[in-house]
Amino acid sequence: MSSALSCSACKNGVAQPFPFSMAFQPIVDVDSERVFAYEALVRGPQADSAASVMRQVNESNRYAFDQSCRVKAIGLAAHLGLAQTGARLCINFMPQAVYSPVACIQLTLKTARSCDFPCDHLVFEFVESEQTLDTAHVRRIIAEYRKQGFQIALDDFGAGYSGLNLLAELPPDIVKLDMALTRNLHQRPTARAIVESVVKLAGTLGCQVIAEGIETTDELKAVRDCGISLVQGYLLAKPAFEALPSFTLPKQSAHLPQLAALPAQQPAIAARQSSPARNRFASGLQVLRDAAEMFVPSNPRSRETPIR
Ligand SMILES: [Ca+2]
Repeated sequence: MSSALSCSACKNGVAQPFPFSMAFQPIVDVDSERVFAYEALVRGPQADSAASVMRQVNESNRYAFDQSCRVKAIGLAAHLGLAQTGARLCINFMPQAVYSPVACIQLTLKTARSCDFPCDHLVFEFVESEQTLDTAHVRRIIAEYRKQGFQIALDDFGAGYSGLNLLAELPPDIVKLDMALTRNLHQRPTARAIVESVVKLAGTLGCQVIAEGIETTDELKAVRDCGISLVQGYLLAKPAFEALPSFTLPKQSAHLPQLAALPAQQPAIAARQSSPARNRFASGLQVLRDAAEMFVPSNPRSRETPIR
């Protein structure tokens, strides 16, 4: 699809290229025991897997699919009363499906307005794509999205080494630690050192940290020990098709360390742009790079919910 056609579609809306729907999975603040956000995860019309949907995406329908995903996620979330819960809505997006940051956001804004969904409760998750990521392009997208009140999350951090460069180049509002880092964290001192360093750096940059893929109480305890309170994973709740699922905290959580006693990871927005903060981050980044060279994922757990 040409850029001109795509920009025209932004104004006029796009047709859903094939049937699909969404599931929602909570991201829980285990400290306050409240849902921080729900991530919208693409599913087939009969709750088929994300993979079955993604197989239908190609170069010619990628733009329409990306736009349709936003419309579907916001519309469903509004219908389910997500905004009234006070939680955010996380939407995965494809940077390569955005031609003009200003033009391509119009349908999203229009949908949010028509659904009475607050823009400051929308979080866009992006991940380094399989293709070479155009960092300058993503930076322009992020700047425009922030202008509109959206938050930005760097998804699947730790799944690839270049995530460190993205964190430096595109400081997001939220960093989502991939299950490659959090898996069996309690048994992996090197991974734990990396996670602790990322939490510290995120605090310096004013980013919040979410631990993805938490499936055991040991993993939950380990991420909490690292100072992370925002958690997503099967241990708390699986994605629910066209519904906002409740979550369950393991009983042992009452005995886990309280984060009040741990280093804060509260956002400090001003720090994001400050040079001293960036300098501290740059030196910390080298520490992380050194640690990452020692980090070799082992015993990979299959991704049951491939997400986009
Ligand atoms: Ca995601």
